[in-house]
Amino acid sequence: MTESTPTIVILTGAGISKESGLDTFRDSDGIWAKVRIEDVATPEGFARNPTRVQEFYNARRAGLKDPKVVPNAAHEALARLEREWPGEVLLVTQNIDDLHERAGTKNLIHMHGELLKVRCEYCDALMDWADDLHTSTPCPHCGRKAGLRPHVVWFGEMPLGMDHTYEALDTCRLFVSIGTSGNVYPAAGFVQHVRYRGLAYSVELNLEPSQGTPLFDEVINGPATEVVPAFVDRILTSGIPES
Ligand code: BJW
Repeated sequence: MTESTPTIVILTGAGISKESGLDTFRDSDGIWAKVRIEDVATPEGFARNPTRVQEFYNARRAGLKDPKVVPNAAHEALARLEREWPGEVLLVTQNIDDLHERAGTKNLIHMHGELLKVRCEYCDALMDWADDLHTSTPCPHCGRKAGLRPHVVWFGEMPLGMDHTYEALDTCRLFVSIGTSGNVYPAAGFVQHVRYRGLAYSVELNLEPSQGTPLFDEVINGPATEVVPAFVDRILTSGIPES
């Protein structure tokens, strides 16, 4: 990387996949309006009722496999940015869907895990998994039952790829947050992290103002399928504004 090819870090959240047909979490029709976080998104909830948690993620996995759920113009625009920007573009997503990969993004960190993977708590094997998972399903690697769990990050667990993410946040010239309400840390703290350095321009693209809105240099409100392609066009044409 040189001075002339600055790094861009993009953070995405559930809002970018909303127009692909996937629910957000905290909107009025979102996932947390239907199920309790403590029941399905904590290690304690899984220990209490693993069947309930497996059923929740089985339904989400089935939803993701619906042929109508495909990458939208915002996912496509970010893949284009990675292809055409002369420096590094690191996309850090909080989403567990695979729509960024399907759109063509390669340099991607799934900080909250991946819905289409499971791991074994006994032998640590990590494997692709497209079907339903049950508490009785034996691990294909070690053969033990009741050890497989969704490869997702629940509250109280450590998000993935944080070292690499903070290295990129420390060197980036542009930080863009897309479709996230800014409620969940550490992702919600990324904008403050780049602000303290004072070297990066920060932009929020979201349907509506979020918790973090006052911290950004620039805020553009609107649906991701409209504002993200327009913003990518602008960056590829005019470059990064001075911070
Ligand atoms: C559109 C749109 C359209 C709609 N176009 N936009 C007290 C203070 C501070 C922190 C803590 C605290 N107590 C505990 C903590 C830590 C905790 C935390 O943050 N809790 C908060 C609730 C306070 N965090 C953790 O436990 C994390 N681990 C951790 O911190 O480890 C220690 C550590 C320390 C230091 C460094 C590193 C680590 C783990 C968090 C795990 C979150 N897991 C989930 C579930 C994942 C699996 C699954 O999907 O089931 O992740 S929860 C859920 O929230 C999911 C999401 O990724 C995450 C964020 O949600 P997101 O994406 O922002 O969605 P929404 O719905 O909130 O927002 C959508 C936005 O889109 C809205 O603004 C809409 O307007 C917008 N939108 N349509 C554009 N068309």
